Amino acid sequence: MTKDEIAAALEEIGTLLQLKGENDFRVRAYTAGAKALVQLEGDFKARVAEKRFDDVRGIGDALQEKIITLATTGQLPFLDDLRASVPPGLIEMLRLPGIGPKKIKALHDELKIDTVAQLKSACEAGTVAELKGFGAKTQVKILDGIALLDSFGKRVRIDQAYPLGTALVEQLRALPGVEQVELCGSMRRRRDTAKDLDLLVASATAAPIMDAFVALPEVVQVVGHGPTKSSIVAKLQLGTESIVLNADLRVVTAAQFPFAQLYFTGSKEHNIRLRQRAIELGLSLNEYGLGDEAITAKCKTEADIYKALGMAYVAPELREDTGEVEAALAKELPKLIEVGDLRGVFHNHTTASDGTATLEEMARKCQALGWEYFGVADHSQSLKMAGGLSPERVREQWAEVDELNEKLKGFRILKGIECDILLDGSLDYEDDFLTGFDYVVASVHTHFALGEDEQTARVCKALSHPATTMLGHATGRLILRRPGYKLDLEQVIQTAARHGKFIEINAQPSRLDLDWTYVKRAKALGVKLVINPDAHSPADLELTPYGINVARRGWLTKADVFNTLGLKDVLKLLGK
Ligand code: DGT
Ligand code: CA
Ligand code: CA
Ligand code: ZN
Repeated sequence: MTKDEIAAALEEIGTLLQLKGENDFRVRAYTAGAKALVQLEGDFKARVAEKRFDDVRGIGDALQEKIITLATTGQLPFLDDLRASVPPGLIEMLRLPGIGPKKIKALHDELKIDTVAQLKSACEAGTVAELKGFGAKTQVKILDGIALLDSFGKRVRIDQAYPLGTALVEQLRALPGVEQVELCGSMRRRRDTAKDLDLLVASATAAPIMDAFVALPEVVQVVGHGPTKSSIVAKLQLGTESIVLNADLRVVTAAQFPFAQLYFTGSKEHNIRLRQRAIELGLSLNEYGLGDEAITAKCKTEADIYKALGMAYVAPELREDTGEVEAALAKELPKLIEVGDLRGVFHNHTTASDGTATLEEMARKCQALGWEYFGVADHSQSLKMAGGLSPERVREQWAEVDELNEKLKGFRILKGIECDILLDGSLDYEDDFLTGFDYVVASVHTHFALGEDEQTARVCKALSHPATTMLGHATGRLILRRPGYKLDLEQVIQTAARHGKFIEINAQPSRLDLDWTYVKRAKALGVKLVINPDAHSPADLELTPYGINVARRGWLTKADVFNTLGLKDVLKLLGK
C-alpha cells in the first residue's frame, strides 16, 4: 500500500470507531495519524523498512505498527474486523450531507435504524425530528440528502453535464497559479451522456487549488480531498432540474499536462491502443510522460505526443478505438465538420403547429446566426395533438412565406413539412399536394410498438416515396428516458442510399438521433446527413452544436452534410 492509501485506511478506522461510539480521544489518534502521514515527506519505503516513525508527531507506537502492517501486507485484520462489525447501511449514511458519525450512531441506538431506506421512512413518519439533537430542519435536510443520494451514479445528458463542467472549469481558471484547465473524459469527447466530470489543472501549487475546489458553491459533498486529487459531488440548478454529478480534479505540472490531458480524455480503449503503439517504438506512455526524458520534454501539446508516436493528431471526438488509430498512423483522418460550416437548417416548428415563435421570428434568428435559409417544417395534418396543418393551413403558410421572402434580403425561408409517416408507411398528404413543398422531412410519431420488421418496412416505404427528402429523428429515442422503436437501421440506411434520401442528425440533446455509431455507416454507404435543431423556439436554433458533436463523432466532413451547402446549391439539389 502507498502512503496515501494507508492514510485513507486510518481515516476510515477513525470514522468506523466514531460510528461505534468510541471516545473522541481514540478517534482523534487515527485522524491525526492520517493527516501526519499525508504531510510526511522523504522516503516512505525506507521508513517502513527501518520501522522508523518515532520522530513523526501524531504517530505513536500502536499506529506505527498498523502502518507497517498495511504497507507490507496491504491488509489490517483490525480494520477488517471493524468493517465487519458496522452495518453497511451506516457507512452509506455517511455520504448524506449534514449528518456525521455521531448522529448516525444516535439514529442507530435510539431508532434501530440500519439502512438508508429505514432512515427515509423514519423521516417521512416524523420520528427523526423528535429525536434529541435533531429537529424538523435536520429531518428535511436528511430527506433532501437521500433524494440527492438516489440521483448519484446516474448518467447525465451532455446539455446538463456540460454546463456544470464549464461552471467548475471557469472558476478553476480564475484561481491564482492555474496555468491551464481542461474538462477531460467523455465530455471532451462530446459523448451524449456523462457518468462524471474529469477536471484537469496545470499548476506548480496544487494544495491551494484543491482547497478552493472543494469549497466551490456547486459542491454538495466532498468525497475526497487529497494533495493532488480531489473528488466532489457537484450540483447545478438548470431551470427546474437540479443536475448532480461527481467531479474529480487532478492537478499536475505544466510539463505533465499534455500527457494527463491525453490520458484523462480517454477513451480507455483509445489509451490502450496508444500505449501499445508507444511500446512498439520502445517508449512507455502514461499520464506523466513517454518514459524517455528528452522525448517527454519535447511534448508541449497533445499533438506533439501523437507526433512522437508517428501519428496524426486525433480529435477528441474520434478517440473511441473505432479505426482512428489506424487512420492516424496512415495520416488519413478526415477533416471534421465544424459548427461554422452550417448555412441553414430544415427541421423547425413555428406557432402554426407546436412551436412558440412565428415564422418571421424564427427566420430572423437564423439570419442573426449567420445562416442563409430557414426551413420551416411544422407538423402534418394527422398529428392533431401538435397542431398539424391541414392542406388549407399549409397554403396559408406558403403565402406568408412568399410575403416574408419578399421582405428578407439575402435570406430565404424554405417551405418544408415534417410529414407524419402513417401506419402503413404512406405519407400524410396526397401525392400531388406534397410536390408543392420545397422538401419533406418524414418522421414517425405514432405506433412505436410495432415489431422490428413491420416498423422497418414502414419507414423504408416512406423513405422510398418520391416526395421524401429526409428522414427525421430516425428511431424516436429519448436519451436516458425512452429507447427508440425497434428498427433495422442497416436496412433503413441502405434504403436511403438506394433512393438518394438524406438522414437527419437531430440536434436536440435529448434525441441525438441518428446515433453517432450509425452516422459512420451512413457515410460509408454514401448517404448525406442533415443536422437539424428540430427547433420549437428561437433559442432551440442554437442547439446545432450538439448535432455537430454527433457528426464529428461519426467522422463527417463538411461535404457529408447537406446543410453546409449554400442556398443556391440547396435549391438546385431540391430541384427548385
Ligand atoms: P464516463 O465518465 O463514463 O462518461 O466516461 P469517461 O471516458 O469520462 O470515463 P472515466 O471518467 O471513467 O475516465 C476518464 C478517462 O480516464 C477515461 O476516458 C480514460 C482514463 N481512464 C480511466 N480509467 C482507465 C483505465 O483503467 N485505463 C486507461 N488506459 N485509461 C483509463
Ligand atoms: Ca468521466
Ligand atoms: Ca472519472
Ligand atoms: Zn418530430
